[in-house]
Amino acid sequence: MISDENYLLYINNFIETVYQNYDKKDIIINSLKKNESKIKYFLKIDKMIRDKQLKKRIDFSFLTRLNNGYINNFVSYLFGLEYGIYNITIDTSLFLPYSDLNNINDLLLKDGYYVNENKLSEDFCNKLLNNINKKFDFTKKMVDKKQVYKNFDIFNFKQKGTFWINNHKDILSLDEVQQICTDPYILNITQKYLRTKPLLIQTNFWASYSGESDSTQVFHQDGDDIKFIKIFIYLNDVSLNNGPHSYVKGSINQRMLINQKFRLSERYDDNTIAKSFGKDNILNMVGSKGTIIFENTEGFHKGSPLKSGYRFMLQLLYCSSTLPFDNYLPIVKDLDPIKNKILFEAKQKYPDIFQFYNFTTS
Ligand SMILES: O=C(O)CCC(=O)C(=O)O
Ligand SMILES: [Fe+2]
Repeated sequence: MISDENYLLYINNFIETVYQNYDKKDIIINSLKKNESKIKYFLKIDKMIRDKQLKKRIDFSFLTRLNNGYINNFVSYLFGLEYGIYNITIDTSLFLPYSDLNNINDLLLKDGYYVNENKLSEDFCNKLLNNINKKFDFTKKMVDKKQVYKNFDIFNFKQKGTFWINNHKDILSLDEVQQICTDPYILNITQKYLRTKPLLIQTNFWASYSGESDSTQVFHQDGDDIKFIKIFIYLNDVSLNNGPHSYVKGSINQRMLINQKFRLSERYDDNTIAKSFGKDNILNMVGSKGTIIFENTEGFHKGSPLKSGYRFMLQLLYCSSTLPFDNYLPIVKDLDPIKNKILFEAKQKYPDIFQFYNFTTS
């Protein structure tokens, strides 16, 4: 579908649909022209992974490091042309009633985040937490090693620091998590934002307690894919005391404000961020249980260190390309239609969503 000859045409269509009112179109067009071979190479590798011709990890930083936003958007847009998008109906959503999806997308594009309070019921969150408790192995990153905690008790509030479920497949085995990550509301928003069929790459659960800081509690940016969106869902009430997620509004594609030698994932202290972006743009996302945050984490963000209490958070990552696939490339054992009913049915509707999620048990 995407032919080499039509490259310029794709650029024009992209500019018309995505950057129609933007006054620096020429810069974008020139940059997309200049990077034609890199962009095509990226698409080619992705296709080989999708076709299962390539099974090893490729370093894709040659393209993400360019990272001026419009290259990312363009590549994701091309994926949408190549692989199409889903027709997603909203009838079965956990998150009804909807607010206007176009409006949500506009806010995401403008600010880099969108917060929806109280989208999951208290009962639903409690059920999920109870199904997690004492069932799974958790990991905690120590200075030079990883420590594993068997059948971790999330309600043991004497814990210090940040723990997460060791294996994404554990958390994805829960019905509640399966429902959330295949929910039409979530998929509608992610697909609109990515402009292509979303691929679910990660499901994580974090339990954070006061007392020790983690490297995610210092401002940084993520570089998980050419284009991606993270979703954070609070499973308990989060105030200024128990580690609200923090985001720097408008910090996507503004890295040079920090310094010219910016490196992805580098950590920056609060003062440096405040000096570069203004204190008022640093948002602390307090929210009650069930609050859902959609975020482009290419913008600066962190979890605030907890002063007291605990924070339980579900985190999902949806990507445009298959390149984030690490060493568990590519899938997939068939899903059991009875044991994994929700995932199985979702896969019928959205065949690519788990295409690169490894369901095999190790
Ligand atoms: O704990 C947080 O709120 C931040 C998490 C984070 O940095 C991430 O998931 O990329
Ligand atoms: Fe992050």
